[in-house]
Amino acid sequence: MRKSILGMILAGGEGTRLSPLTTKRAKPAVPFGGKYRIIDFVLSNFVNSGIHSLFVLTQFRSQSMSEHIINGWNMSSLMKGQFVVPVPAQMQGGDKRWYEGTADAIWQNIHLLQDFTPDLVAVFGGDHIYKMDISQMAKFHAKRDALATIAALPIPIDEGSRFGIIQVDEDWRITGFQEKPDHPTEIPGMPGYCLASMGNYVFDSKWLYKSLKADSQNPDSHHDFGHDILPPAVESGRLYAYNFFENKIPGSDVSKDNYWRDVGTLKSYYDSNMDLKEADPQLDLYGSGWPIHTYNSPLPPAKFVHDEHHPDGRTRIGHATNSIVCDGCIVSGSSVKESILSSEVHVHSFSSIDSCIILNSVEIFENCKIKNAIIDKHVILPPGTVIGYDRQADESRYHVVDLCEEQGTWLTVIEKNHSRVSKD
Ligand code: ADQ
Ligand code: ADP
Repeated sequence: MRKSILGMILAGGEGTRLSPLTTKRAKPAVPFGGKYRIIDFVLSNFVNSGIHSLFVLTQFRSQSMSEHIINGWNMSSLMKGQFVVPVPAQMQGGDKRWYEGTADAIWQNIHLLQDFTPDLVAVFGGDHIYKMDISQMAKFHAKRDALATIAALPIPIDEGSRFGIIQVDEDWRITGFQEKPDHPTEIPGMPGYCLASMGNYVFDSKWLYKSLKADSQNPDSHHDFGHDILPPAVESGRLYAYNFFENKIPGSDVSKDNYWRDVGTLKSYYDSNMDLKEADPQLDLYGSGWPIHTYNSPLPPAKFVHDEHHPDGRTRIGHATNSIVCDGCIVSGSSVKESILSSEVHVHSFSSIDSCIILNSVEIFENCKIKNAIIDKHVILPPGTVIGYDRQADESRYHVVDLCEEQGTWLTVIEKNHSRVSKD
């Protein structure tokens, strides 16, 4: 019999390493790939897998994410039990406190689980970029009559101390779990790699309720799945790891099914965005049977204007190459290359944009030269602005991080403009 599944998405992460993109928004709400937000990937994975009952648990700086979910993910379905609902932290506990850890975030909302009475609860993180058919993981879980199943994949061992690390037997039954260990255990027969938890879990809902209740009464607990719930449950012999590399996306290129990115730092965020504009990207969003859904605003198409020689001898051609350009953009007499322009970006004449991520509603005036930059929403760059050519000058005004140390390149991040200027 098909099991009923409730999805609970943890979307409260602060994402401090992505600052300044996360100074005013939670990490899962950070824009990605021109028209998406990071949270769209996990939500699309659920919906494409046929799981339509979804709560999104938010905590920090949740305004833009809640609006995005309400505007973009309102399935307005007549079908009972189909919804995507943002759940703000409401201090439900008697002692009026914010969530202490991921397990506490679920426990404080346990009434949702009690109301819904699902067979299985899928608790997934909200801040990774990947495609996954979650129904395949749920089938794996049900077939083994597991109490909990953790999605896992091999990662280089020197990154292991940032993850939950798992040991399994030949049936993928979990024999050990350590949360962020100093010395991760290597996978036998796979030197240099360890098996990492993706922070995505499928639980038997009765077992989840019992474990969270016991944990809530433990004064020494951090109330975190990785620290407190999973390690002691290993000895039950009913915890399994689900091999992400076994997951197959219908209709997609098999060689690309293993793509999973944390985008936890500015550099990894920049690199995985930049991958999308490649001719043959590692994450392909085109023509797949696995659409990534998002909020679509009613904007006019992108427009490229001017193709002429200026009287002073300069050429003025509005064009973009090797780039992604979203709706509502106007590239007017300027050059855009190797870049991602989110919606409603306006680049004026004689400016050049090279290897940049430009978020919504940015206006770049004449004669600007911008290279290797992330420009957050609503920023206005006055005529003649130069960014990416003089590191000291950039450091004195903006946030700068290394891009490639060997080549001496750097990434400049320009913070969101909070005093929005009307375009009218
Ligand atoms: P981390 O990513 O370090 O490790 P955490 O910071 O707790 O764990 O974030 C997990 C998810 O929960 C994220 O999606 C985050 O946005 C969200 N979140 C964090 N605090 C929250 C809160 N208070 N309320 C709501 N949501 C919250 C976890 C696991 C590791 C695993 C990695 C994989 O603990 O075992 O390896 O994820 O990235
Ligand atoms: P984010 O930058 O987190 O993606 P949005 O730009 O989507 O956020 O805005 C989230 C909410 O804040 C919306 O209601 C939006 O209208 C409002 N908002 C965003 N920027 C400004 C601003 N500069 N001035 C006033 N309101 C703003």
